[in-house]
Amino acid sequence: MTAGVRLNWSRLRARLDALGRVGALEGGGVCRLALTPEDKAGRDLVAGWMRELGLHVSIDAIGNIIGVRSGLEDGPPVMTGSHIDTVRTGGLYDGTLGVLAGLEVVAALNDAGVTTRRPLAVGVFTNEEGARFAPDMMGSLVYVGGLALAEALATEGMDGQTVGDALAATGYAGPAPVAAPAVHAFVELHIEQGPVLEEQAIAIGAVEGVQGISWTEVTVEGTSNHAGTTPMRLRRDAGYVATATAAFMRDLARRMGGDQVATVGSLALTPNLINVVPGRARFTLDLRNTDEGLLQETERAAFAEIDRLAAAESCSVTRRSLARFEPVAFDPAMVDRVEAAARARGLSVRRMPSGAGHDAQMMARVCPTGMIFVPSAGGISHNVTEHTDDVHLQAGAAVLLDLLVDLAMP
Ligand code: HGY
Ligand code: MN
Ligand code: MN
Ligand code: MN
Repeated sequence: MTAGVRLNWSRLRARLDALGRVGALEGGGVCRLALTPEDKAGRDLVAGWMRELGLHVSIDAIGNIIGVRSGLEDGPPVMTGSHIDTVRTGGLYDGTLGVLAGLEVVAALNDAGVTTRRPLAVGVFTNEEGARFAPDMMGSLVYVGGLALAEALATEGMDGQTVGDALAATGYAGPAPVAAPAVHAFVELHIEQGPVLEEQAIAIGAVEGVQGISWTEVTVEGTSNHAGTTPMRLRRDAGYVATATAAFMRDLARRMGGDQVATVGSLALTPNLINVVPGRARFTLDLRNTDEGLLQETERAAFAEIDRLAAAESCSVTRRSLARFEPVAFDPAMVDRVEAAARARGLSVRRMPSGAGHDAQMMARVCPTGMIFVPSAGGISHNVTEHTDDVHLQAGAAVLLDLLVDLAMP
């Protein structure tokens, strides 16, 4: 426990609400797609808070914003952070909790006049969601050297703009080079985004790792035709191939059970008209599993079925991989630390995998990394009704404070 250093909950709550007003949607929720004007406005707000807190703020060439609080000694910082970009139907806490709780730890240390031995850093990583530009966790992946900067900048988004152009338009194409950073340890606080902690009435998740992620864009080419005059036997219905794939994948994932999940999240039909047989279907396939072997098995089954359906419908099909990350296990010593810090606060805690991708899975490539989960109401996330009770947000921030100070002090 960090005697003498007190988080100021109303300050953290006020910042969560202030950032939540950036890109706020009518009726609730937030939309700050990566590198849009809304994302830029959120970046401006958070970078301003970093400067107010006395952090040295650097912005790198993929737009990651890193605020550093000096320690008694120089050297690799203890780091926390997450993202502030959202999906189109985002909530208040996905990503932002990790960034703003990190800033609150800095503010609390400032209030107490405490200087840690090691520097403390808070990161805002670019394009964690991958909803506009794939892959997800793009900024942290470049940060750790897992994706070449040039390749990331050349990536074209779903709206045809490149990351490089969108980044330049926000003014956050920074001067700092991207290179495998020297970080002592990384801890990310994040909402669970799933049902487990709430169902089991547990306050803290000590995250053991992140499941494997496979994103594919599939394009099916058939023949547009008249919906009234074209006999079923003569159709080349691309829409049928796409929707039959979705049905197959749901059934397959359910039969596989365990952690297997499969999602056809986006589907575009051309010409998308009531009286025209779709000549083209473009859809995405999001497959995840904690087991790499099972994830590969699901990929093979999915691609074989898509090919079978397309052939039977005399359609052609092309596939493009948008993201592929193997499961990541966090440093067991860091998982132990999260668990111990929760217990030291008298909080219930359980070890668990993450169903969602996170920047922490990239940071785990360069330093000992841990994640703290707090419950999501109804297990809902990537939804404007995303909610976590204040008591859980406070508990997560307190565990983060203790962990960061423990890692930065000795
Ligand atoms: O897709 C994910 O799991 C993350 O939210 N980018
Ligand atoms: Mn997130
Ligand atoms: Mn997310
Ligand atoms: Mn994430």
